[in-house]
Amino acid sequence: MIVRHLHAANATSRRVVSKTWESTRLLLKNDAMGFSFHITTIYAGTETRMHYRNHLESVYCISGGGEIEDTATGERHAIQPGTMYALDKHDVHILRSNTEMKMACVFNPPLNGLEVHDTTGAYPLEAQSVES
Ligand code: 9YT
Repeated sequence: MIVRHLHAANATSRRVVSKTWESTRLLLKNDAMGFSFHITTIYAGTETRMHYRNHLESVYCISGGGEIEDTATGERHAIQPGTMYALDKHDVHILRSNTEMKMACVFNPPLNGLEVHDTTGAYPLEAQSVES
């Protein structure tokens, strides 16, 4: 069994900070669960374009609000506590936050640990692992 606490993980390299978000990766590839699990904070008033061409991602909004735009169709969906979206087609998308958003995120295949977006908004398949 694996038991971890967000507050403890926040003090380790599991917490990755980027320009518009930060994310604490509670489960990673080396946990051998077949997915990774993260608690992500999207900073208030930000816009992030992403394209996870190497991963499938599902996101659940715990708190805060904003919207997600599917750039292929221009369709926009409000995000509020309780909203889930799944990027089942590796969808190119823009995430906008009105207020700080707390999100629970799952990635398949699992992240190694230290991934940040490249210039296309993707994560590489093989990135550096965190120290365990
Ligand atoms: C919602 C989203 O994709 N935010 C970017 C960070 C990502 N969730 C991560 O790396 O944990």
